[in-house]
Amino acid sequence: PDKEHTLVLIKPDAYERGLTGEILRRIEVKGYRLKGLKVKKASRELLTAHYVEHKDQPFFPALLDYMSSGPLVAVVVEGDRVIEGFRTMMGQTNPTLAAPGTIRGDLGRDWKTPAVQNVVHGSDSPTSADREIALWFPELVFKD
Ligand code: YYY
Ligand code: MG
Repeated sequence: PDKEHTLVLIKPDAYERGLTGEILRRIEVKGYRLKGLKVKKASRELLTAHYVEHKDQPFFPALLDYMSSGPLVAVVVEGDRVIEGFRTMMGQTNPTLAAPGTIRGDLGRDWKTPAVQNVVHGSDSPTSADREIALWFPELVFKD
């Protein structure tokens, strides 16, 4: 299956810094399409469900504080192999080490603990993408 969907989050730091347009521009010029988009202040309940795989990690409370610190932008993006493709565009988790040319490498600030502010989220697998899109866009029903 080549046409896929992924969930992108433009995190509160990036929204606050006015980077939404730059990030959406990169997604669109890559050839991906925006299929759902909302500005939302995420609840801790939603974020706990979203990041459930990390709930026992020491950074989890700080991650929730960061992700609920202000509005963020949630986006459903469609494209050929977009899950892997957006992960490549995003760069690695630590913005200090993320390669130049990637979103985190170009726009992310230095790695800080306990809350790592790394600009964007992208689903890491088809299973994660389906689960995350259902969480953030329960109203969006599209299966070709
Ligand atoms: O998928 P990705 O966002 O690149 O990283 P994950 O390992 O899934 O971690 C999710 C999220 O948690 C990450 O974007 C920042 C935060 N985090 C952290 O604050 N400290 C860590 N040591 C690891 C992850
Ligand atoms: Mg992840």
